[in-house]
Amino acid sequence: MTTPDKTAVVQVLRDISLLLQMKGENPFRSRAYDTAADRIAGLSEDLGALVREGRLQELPGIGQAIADKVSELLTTGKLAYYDTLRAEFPPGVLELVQVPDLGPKKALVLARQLGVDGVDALEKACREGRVRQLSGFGEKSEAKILAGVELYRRTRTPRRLLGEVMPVAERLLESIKTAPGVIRASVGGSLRRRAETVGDVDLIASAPDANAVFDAFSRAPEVAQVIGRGESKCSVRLREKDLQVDLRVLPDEDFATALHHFTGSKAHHVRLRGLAHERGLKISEWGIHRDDGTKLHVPDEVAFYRLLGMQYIPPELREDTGEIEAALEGRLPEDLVTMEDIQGAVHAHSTWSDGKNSLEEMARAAQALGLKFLTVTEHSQAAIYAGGLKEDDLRRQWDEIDRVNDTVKGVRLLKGIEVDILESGALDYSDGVLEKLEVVIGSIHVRHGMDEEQMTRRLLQAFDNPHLHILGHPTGRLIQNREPYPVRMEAVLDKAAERGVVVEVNGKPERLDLKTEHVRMALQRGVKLVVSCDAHRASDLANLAFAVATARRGWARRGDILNTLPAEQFITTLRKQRAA
Ligand code: DGT
Ligand code: CA
Ligand code: CA
Ligand code: ZN
Repeated sequence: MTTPDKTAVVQVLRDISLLLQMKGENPFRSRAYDTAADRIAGLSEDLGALVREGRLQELPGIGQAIADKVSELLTTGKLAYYDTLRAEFPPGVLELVQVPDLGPKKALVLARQLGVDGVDALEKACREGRVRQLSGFGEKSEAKILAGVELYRRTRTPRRLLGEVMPVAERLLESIKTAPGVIRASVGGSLRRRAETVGDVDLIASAPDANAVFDAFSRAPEVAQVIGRGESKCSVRLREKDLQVDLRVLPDEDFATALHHFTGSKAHHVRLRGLAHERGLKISEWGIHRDDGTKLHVPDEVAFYRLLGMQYIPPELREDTGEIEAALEGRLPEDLVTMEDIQGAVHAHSTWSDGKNSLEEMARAAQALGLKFLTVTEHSQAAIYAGGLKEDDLRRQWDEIDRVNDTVKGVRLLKGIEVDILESGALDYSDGVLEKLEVVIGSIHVRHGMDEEQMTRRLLQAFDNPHLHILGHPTGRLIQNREPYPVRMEAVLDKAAERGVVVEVNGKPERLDLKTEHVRMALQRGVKLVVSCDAHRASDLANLAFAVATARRGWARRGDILNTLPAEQFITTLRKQRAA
């Protein structure tokens, strides 16, 4: 038996309040439980101690009856009263009341009369038009419940990392492309914009018959459950990661406008609608219409933006952060960096430190992707936990790199290091070793707890070492897992610009560091960047695409990214940068 914590106790009290409301009890009884829940939630003292010392009922708002129940719950891990009460109601009804604007009375009617036992079933009932048939409900309340369900999901389902979702979305997209009659298909939503996290997956396809596509889609092995199906939209939940996918299928003439609509972002759309209005046009989910109602033919998104007198705006830029003004004035960069521009991958580990694949395996993987070089940057000696290399180990590693470079053709392993930036700002190797390396990335891996001034000084100090080429994962954040360490990014980027230190855009899905906003800050200062994969196994080379996406979202052009250069030029440019 696990002892319930304060949060669990508060939850039980709130549940009891809701169940009493469903039961139609005197409102003052249910309110007593809510008041007690509030009181306990706000306690600064230890709840267990209060209960043991019999002081709980002395608190204002908590009577003897409730104090006894809390005590029972804390000491036995169960509460008989709660279990009995719950058994009087259909399963799932407590989940239903979590939907915004769905009160206990209505939730109970839905559970009893339609047998809905949870939010998924509720959504299905709404989409099938079964809710509007109940007395006391209508089309309006059905739509309102659906909106509530969406909000419920948005606030509860954790957002997923871009890099985590992309592979499964691409698999689904491939299967949709081969479904009966499909003409065009694409991902949409935040995934297409390459946002760092995504709430759900949006897919858009064109085909003469949506039903045939939905049938095929529903049978895909990734799909666990169909949660809603209408004329043009089918929503499913995937087996993997409890992820929702919305697929829209439309006639091909509507594909471009639908793709645009479901790519978002909402902020970008709001601005576009305003602009369209000034031109006597109306943009909606259903296309672009003139004021007189005639629908315009929009073959693709380039045409879409042209109709508004703008340059084409790539999806990664559609966030209303200045892209609309730039596109209207024709000053949106046309040479944003692409995957095709990338000559080599930066930042790879092998079995020499904490990587899972040998140098040769890494080289072959890079070769298979058509990369011309891969910078091998193991950890340095201070990183004991990550198999950091001693200076002596490096020389032996270089022999193996030479051997692999002779064996694996078309791709070159560059001799590098990811050297720790120590607490003092000094680097973890002697200058004598660092100067022999082709690529020196400096990163912070320990002592994240320093304050902003100390951390900023640590980084600025590291930039004074002329052998440092690249600052690795500059803020150390792990998305949804670890806050960035505090650092004055302006000062760091100012000095990087001044001293020719290149900054990494790390493509590891949980890092994406620099992040989009910092990429823009760096570019405004003329800082050069590399896109990296931070690979610890061969398959991590795929991370490069996420680094490129993040760089694009920060408006990086081909010329801003140094690993668009061939290997030899890449190495000499890193040195020249520091010498200037
Ligand atoms: P997410 O899923 O939270 O990561 O973010 P999105 O952007 O993918 O949002 P989602 O899935 O709710 O909707 C996909 C796109 O559809 C969204 O980016 C813009 C469009 N859209 C959805 N609802 C609305 C709306 O109420 N108004 C407008 N203008 N567009 C909407
Ligand atoms: Ca989405
Ligand atoms: Ca969606
Ligand atoms: Zn690192």
